[in-house]
Amino acid sequence: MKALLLIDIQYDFLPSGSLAVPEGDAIIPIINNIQDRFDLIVATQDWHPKGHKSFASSHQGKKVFEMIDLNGLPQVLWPDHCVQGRHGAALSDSVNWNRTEAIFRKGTSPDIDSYSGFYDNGHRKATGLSEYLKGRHITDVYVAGLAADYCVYFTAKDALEEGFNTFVIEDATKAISADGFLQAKKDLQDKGGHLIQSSLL
Ligand code: VGL
Ligand code: ZN
Repeated sequence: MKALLLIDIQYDFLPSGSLAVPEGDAIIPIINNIQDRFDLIVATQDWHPKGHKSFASSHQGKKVFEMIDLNGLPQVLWPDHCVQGRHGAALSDSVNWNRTEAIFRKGTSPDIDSYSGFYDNGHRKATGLSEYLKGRHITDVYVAGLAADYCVYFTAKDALEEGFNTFVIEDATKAISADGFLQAKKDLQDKGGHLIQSSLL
């Protein structure tokens, strides 16, 4: 059984959002087109409390995109984004969500970031996504959404570790940094993951 994971397709990651991914909106028609190939569709939603420690604004004298150590983990400092209840945190209305059976929210703990849909960045707390997919007899996980080099990459990495056959749909994701995505793709392929184009689904 095949699941499509739609990662963080939220206004703050789309053009004019606070952490806009270049050409992020280009993935939306593709995602709306491929949904009928899957047995199950699940979404994730980045959902930070205001003042989240991944925000540069939460650290005096620190700038956006600076790296810090956050409770023993390396942390990129982001612009404020996906704040619970704000417009920027909402899932894009341009995506067809009719077949999305569940939405897993992440990044809700104030002191730790969570790129993956499965675990926080310290692998300390699970979201329940793995058990949910296994309970639905999913063997193959296809990952799409934003951003390719962060939440899509970390979700695919955890999907591999959880034992799923894992695919990233390359034209259904966009990266914050092209170089970052190149490294991410190499790492996923080294770990047994697959990169595919939506035309081959
Ligand atoms: C993301 C940075 C911070 C993502 C979320 O969805 O890729 N990136 N929070
Ligand atoms: Zn975030």
